[in-house]
Amino acid sequence: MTIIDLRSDTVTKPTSEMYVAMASAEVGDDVYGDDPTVNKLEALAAEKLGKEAALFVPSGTMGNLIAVLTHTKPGQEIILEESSHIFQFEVGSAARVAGVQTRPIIGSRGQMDIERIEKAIRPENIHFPETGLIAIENTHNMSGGAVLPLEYMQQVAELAKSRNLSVHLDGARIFNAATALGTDVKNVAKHADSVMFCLSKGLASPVGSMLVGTQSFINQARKHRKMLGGGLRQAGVLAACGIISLEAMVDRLKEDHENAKYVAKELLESGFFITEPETVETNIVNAVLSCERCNAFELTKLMAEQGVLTGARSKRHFRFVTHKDVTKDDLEKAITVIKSVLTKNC
Ligand code: TLP
Repeated sequence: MTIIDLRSDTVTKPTSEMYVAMASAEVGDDVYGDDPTVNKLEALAAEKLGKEAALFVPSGTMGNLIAVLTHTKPGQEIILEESSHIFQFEVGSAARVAGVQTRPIIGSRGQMDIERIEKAIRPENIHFPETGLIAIENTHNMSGGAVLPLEYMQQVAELAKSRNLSVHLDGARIFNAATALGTDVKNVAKHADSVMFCLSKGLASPVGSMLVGTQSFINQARKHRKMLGGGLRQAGVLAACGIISLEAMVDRLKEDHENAKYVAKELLESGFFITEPETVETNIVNAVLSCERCNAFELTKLMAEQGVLTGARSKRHFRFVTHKDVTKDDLEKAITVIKSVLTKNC
């Protein structure tokens, strides 16, 4: 049975070019700074994002944690959106490992109201923790891959600057954001002091994320990566894929975005789901079951039996993610399966 996997873009398999590059990658011990392929990937990532330096890290989660560790001191507070990945899905690492207090703020499509951010920045008071960082996320995962507009990012950056604070961007899918905005990724990255982005999602690498920022930030981040056990040795076999991600996998993201819009429209037209196709900007579709009695967790099991893997986020809430390993044809088949499962079981 062919499997059509719409659970996440993290499920993408390496391309055949990546397998060839892995087999022939020049490697060295990266903890000594000796791996030429990692060094090449880090230089390329810094150049593409318009930053001074970059660090190859095993995962987006570790990249975000390293950023928090590097920007803050234990006991400080970080401001972030309440459904952000750092707050919801990173096992509380900012609090547990970096020792900071998280200050979640309500957002709409990933955007925290600027006034609310301003109010959350702590004034000097003997009782208060110090604000240490503002973190934003673009694209915003929980808001169905919503894109933060550049003007909004600029406002956050200006506020942070005026209060002597840094901004970290969780840009796991920053290339999806840049594609949707029709702009160079540098224009997205420039509004943040540091950016984490993933090679292992829509860009198809098997492993790895990048953290970019100033040279001195990356020097400290490198030490934090070592502390967390993320100092890798002959990591060039992985970095070789990352180079292909950056050079060959970005231009095709628009296809994933068109496919996501298609999924949202088809699901809405089926009558079984409530979606908002007009708000689908990138590769993630949030869909709510129209029927209140249906259970998304049960339905995902039935769809999986027919070879269609989907993600249930709550009893009535599905997430569908498009990526390079699902073609328009696959999506047509998946929609047929989804409709037939709902027809039989709703
Ligand atoms: N997101 C994954 C899951 O963890 C939910 C997914 O399937 O979407 N920031 C953002 C915005 C992310 O979406 C993710 C992964 C990460 C950070 C963490 O990256 P990894 O999985 O490499 O640790």
